[in-house]
Amino acid sequence: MKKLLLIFSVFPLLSPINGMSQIPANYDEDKVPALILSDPFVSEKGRLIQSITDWEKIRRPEIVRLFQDEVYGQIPSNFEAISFEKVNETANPYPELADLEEVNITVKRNGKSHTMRINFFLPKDGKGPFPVILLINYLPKYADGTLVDEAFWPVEKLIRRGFATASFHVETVAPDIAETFQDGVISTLYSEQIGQSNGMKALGAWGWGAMRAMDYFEKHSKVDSKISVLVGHSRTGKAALWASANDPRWAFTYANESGCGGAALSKRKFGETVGAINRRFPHWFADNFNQYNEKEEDLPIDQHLLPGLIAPRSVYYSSAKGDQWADPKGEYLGLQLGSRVAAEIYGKKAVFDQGFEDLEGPIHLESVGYHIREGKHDLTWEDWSLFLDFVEKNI
Ligand code: GTR
Repeated sequence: MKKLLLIFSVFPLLSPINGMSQIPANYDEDKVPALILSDPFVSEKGRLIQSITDWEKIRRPEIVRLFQDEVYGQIPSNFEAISFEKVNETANPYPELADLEEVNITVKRNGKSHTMRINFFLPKDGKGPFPVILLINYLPKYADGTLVDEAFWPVEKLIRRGFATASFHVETVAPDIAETFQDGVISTLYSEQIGQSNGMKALGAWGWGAMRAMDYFEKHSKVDSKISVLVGHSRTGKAALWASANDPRWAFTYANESGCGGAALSKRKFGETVGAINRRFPHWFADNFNQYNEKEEDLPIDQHLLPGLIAPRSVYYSSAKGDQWADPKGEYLGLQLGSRVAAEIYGKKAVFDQGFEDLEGPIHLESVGYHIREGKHDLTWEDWSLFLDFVEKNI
């Protein structure tokens, strides 16, 4: 009997991955730990941060570094050359409504090059320049060449609403596969990142791809890149937030149901946890993030500090009631606390004090917005359309 007990008690040590993956997710609000969250307005040296200068020179860079080193990994931005080539491979599904540009973006560094592809629709109606929406799409490219997945990317409706819109599939930058995610931009252009504990991983690579798309928009005569919108759903919502924290050219950032490692507070340990996400998707976050598996309380930051990195530019989150895995309440609290930077540093009317349980409809404030809808994990037209109401209000 003694022997048997011993075998059971050493089992988790011998097989941590299998053992840990069986930890059940918590969905009980009573079991959420008391939250101790770092103050956005106190620097590491204890200085009170109250001005834009102190925020941008002292506190913001500290927080960016912590997210980079402990959570997402780097997004290297240096390269030697970038070029854009229009190709013509796929039929335009909306010839009456939009012009289609399929663009190969080629980036060169250290004698090597990587080419990614964006698919870009520009309204035929009107001269422009048009506001632009980029979706980072994690759905795989269709073997039959179809360009558009209406489930996540409602091109026709976006065009009718007056936007130009582009998307890229994540595998054009870094495959969403643990074994092969480096077989894209990471090994071609930034191989020195491999093996670094804060090296670039898949979320950072997808964010890098969004930046290169923006390089194209900035040069395009029919695009108003000052009204630019970066959108991601779920895993690409996480990538969109980190991209926008690194790249101030995005006027609006929309993360739909981005959950753990995105909008939601990690320290709540509600639904998906840091350990659960790192074990299932070891290629998404910096290797350092593994230190916080089952130890979220040790994180020196939490996701409430992310919206402040994007401020005073606009941030929008949305949740679904049937997507408890993403912790809607944790997403809401992350934004509510995070919008303090927009409000208190930049003077935006971004304060909202409703409790999550008391929400009665979308919150559309100056530079900050949120909604929660019925239904499950998905990016639906209802989500898009509420978000676009917010954009139109804030343009
Ligand atoms: C889930 C994952 C989430 C979210 C989601 C998605 O399986 O646990 O973090 O990213 O996938 O991207 O659809």
